[in-house]
Amino acid sequence: MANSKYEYVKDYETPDKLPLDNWIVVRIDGRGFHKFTTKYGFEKPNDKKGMDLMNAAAMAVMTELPDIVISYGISDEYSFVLHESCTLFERRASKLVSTVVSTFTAYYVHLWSQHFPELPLTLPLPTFDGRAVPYPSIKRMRDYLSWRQVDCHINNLYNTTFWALIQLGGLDAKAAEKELAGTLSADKNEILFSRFKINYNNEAEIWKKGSVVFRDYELVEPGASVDETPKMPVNLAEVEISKTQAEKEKKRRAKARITLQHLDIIKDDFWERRPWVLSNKP
Ligand code: DGT
Ligand code: MG
Ligand code: MG
Ligand code: MG
Ligand code: MG
Repeated sequence: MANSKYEYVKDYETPDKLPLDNWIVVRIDGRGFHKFTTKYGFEKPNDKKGMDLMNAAAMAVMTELPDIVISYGISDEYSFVLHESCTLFERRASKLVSTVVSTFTAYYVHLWSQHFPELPLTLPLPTFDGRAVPYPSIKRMRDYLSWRQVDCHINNLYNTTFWALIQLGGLDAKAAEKELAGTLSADKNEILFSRFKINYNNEAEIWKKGSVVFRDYELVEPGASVDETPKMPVNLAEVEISKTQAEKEKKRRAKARITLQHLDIIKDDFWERRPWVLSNKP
């Protein structure tokens, strides 16, 4: 591009590169989804079609952006975790956030009619905000995800009880809110069971655990050790073997599919059985 006297304006751009060696979490959240879900008549407290659409949009984002290693969704939000060694857009926060937000929104709109065939998307249209947060260690990044999953549990137990009191107990919102003020988890479980014969443990995992999207291979058996270090071949025979192994590895990766599951990501088990999720070999 030729220089022009206007080019100096480029110097007004402020740097926003996220620190190296940090896991980057981009979280998107539906803007004004209280109003949006009301307008489109989403089921309370949880609308399966709505969550399926969120999950489908998140899986599309992960397909488009292979740097995302795992995603976690609840309610109107989704968190996308980019690998610590990610170099996409030189790690510029604004480019990462805007790309994730617009890709997610585009797919949410594109896939709407597949999930709500009887309900045309008009106004208000769905929009999402986004932010990027760098986490300097796997521990911090996992604590972030644990924070979201604990939030999922707390909110869902509250909402399930709140709506049971209204839909099954005939209370109005104000009375239900008053009834739940100051209650602990055990109290809510008790209200659900004694009054409505609902065992919270039997509620669907998608609502109790949220949605986890990642690339899946064969599970590592619990307790098995995993050797992630590539070995240097010392003779030709081993070169042949390692070639075959490389082929195998390639096939395994090609077979990897983006999977959606509803499971615990707070405990170590999920991560120990799927060491590839956080390794930098996609
Ligand atoms: P914001 O994020 O500050 O722009 O405002 P909101 O209204 O999006 O608030 P937020 O994100 O804190 O809460 C999410 C809202 O979306 C909340 O009012 C409940 C609603 N929502 C999310 N999922 C469902 C669902 O499955 N069914 C129904 N009925 N509502 C849902
Ligand atoms: Mg909000
Ligand atoms: Mg929102
Ligand atoms: Mg939200
Ligand atoms: Mg361009």
